[in-house]
Amino acid sequence: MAPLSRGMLIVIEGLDRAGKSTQHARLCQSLESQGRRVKRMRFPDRTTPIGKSIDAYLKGESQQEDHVIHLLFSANRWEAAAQIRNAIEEGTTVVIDRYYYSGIVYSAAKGKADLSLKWARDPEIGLPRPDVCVFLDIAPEAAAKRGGFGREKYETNAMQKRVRELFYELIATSDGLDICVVDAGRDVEEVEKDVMERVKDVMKQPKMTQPLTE
Ligand code: T5A
Ligand code: NA
Repeated sequence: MAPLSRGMLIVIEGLDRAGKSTQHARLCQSLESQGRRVKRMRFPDRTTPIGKSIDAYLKGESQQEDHVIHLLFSANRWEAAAQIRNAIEEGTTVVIDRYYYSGIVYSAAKGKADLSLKWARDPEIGLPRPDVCVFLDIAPEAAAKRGGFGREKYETNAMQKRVRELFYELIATSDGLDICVVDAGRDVEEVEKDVMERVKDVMKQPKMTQPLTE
């Protein structure tokens, strides 16, 4: 099989403290050691003006209406969309720590009647669609025992429990939204091995890059 000339788009997702950043770093390193060009990204990108508003909100330093903060998280992805597309087209593999999956489930997890999963998904339509999203699954109680939990806005057990349920609702949609589940409640090395396995599976049969549709 001829090697893929475009780069892949890989997303690492999960609850707060699931180990996303740990696995993101390890996956990037291992792809680079295989000779791939890799671009590391994360959302929220707290460095842009929109990202700074999000950062203040998450730290409890400012208030935002729920629909407004949802649209800011989405705008924070849209401001990077061209960069993602260009990198992939020029052959760089883009690996992202959180993406529209978090965007959709965290907002919908607030339980507002006028902020459904569908409403939350709509602003994401048109963003580059990943080849694969590895969902690091962990029980909220286990995640809470890991360092630093409880400092930011959404880090409560009730919220994390609902977020996890909604991730499973996304997985149950017709196309599963490209999500594959990895048990993240194990040793870092065991999780890393499974993440790499999932990514290798997708590399064998890459999808066409395409935007997210309804
Ligand atoms: N959000 C985000 C939205 O509401 N909408 C959106 O559109 C987006 C993009 C910020 C918040 O914003 C919300 C979701 C979030 O609530 P963030 O900046 O990504 O999101 O920050 P967090 O996810 O809260 O935090 P972390 O980065 O701390 O969690 P990670 O990356 O999952 O975990 P990691 O790797 O840093 O590890 C946490 C701790 O656990 C240890 C690590 O050493 C570390 O101490 N650890 C393990 N311990 C035992 N076993 C393992 N396998 C371990 N792996 C890691
Ligand atoms: Na993180």
